[in-house]
Amino acid sequence: MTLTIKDFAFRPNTLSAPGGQQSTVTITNQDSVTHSFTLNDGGVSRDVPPGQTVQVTVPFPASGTAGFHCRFHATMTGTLRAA
Ligand SMILES: [Cu+2]
Repeated sequence: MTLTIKDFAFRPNTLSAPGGQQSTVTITNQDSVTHSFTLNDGGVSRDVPPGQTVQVTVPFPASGTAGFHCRFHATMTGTLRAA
């Protein structure tokens, strides 16, 4: 699945996958500053330089939801949802 960072926001800001699955998320940063994809539980944190694309293996929660954010910008948040 793909995730775009643009104008200091994750688009989309909710990602869904089967519960407990590890999914590869391709993240492109279209802004001119470095952002990060960081799980709230700290299990994954990957910086994404401006204009770059990275791939991250993301463990989805067994059930319910889990949060992620950008470690540089507290207003940037998103949700992982067990489908
Ligand atoms: Cu950011």
